[in-house]
Amino acid sequence: MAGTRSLLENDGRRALLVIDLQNDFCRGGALAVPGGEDIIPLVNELLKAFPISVLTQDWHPKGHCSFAPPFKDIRDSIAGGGGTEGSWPEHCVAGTWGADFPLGLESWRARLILRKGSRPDLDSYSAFLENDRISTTGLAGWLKELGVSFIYVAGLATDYCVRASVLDGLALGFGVCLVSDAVRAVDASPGDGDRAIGELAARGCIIRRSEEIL
Ligand code: VGL
Ligand code: ZN
Repeated sequence: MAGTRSLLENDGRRALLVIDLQNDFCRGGALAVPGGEDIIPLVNELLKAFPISVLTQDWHPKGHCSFAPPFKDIRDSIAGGGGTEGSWPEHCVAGTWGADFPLGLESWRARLILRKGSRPDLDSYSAFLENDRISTTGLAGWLKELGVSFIYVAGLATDYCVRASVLDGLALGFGVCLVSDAVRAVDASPGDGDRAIGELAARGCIIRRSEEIL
């Protein structure tokens, strides 16, 4: 509803941020998020509507610290994963099919493609800050140089990289709206996705369905 838009939402430019909509997080991928592929048509509509848009890619080297054995490189004994050490099956290995965008995603529409999680000893859930909470991806600076003060967030997964990106966006001073029908959750424990959305709302994130935005 246009009438309920907050002042903040209309103050400055807006950008769309699509988190990790990649083959490995969709059906047939190594870390498939239930229904992940279902959001592709809607994300295409959002990409058409936003002149400033960013697609992120989880982009890990082989043997990345977040991979569980036997995928993790056993020579890498540095516990630098920021709590994700050995947490996931091998996924989104740089340059592989799993790290690519799904064929149906109109990725050419994006202004920026940002890759994260590329350091062997460090994971990055958030699109803004890596899990050491110090290393920056540069995204906040890029958005600020373009005069963007409000971001709309979509993508995968609600309870991991989307959640972390929204929290950092808020902490960095952006107004943030989660596009609630353009995200999907891992739901490792049932309800994780819904709990994450509740938490984000409590932190000041606006929750809207796409028809209120498009
Ligand atoms: C993600 C787990 C591991 C995500 C990335 O994009 O939510 N989840 N790497
Ligand atoms: Zn990852």
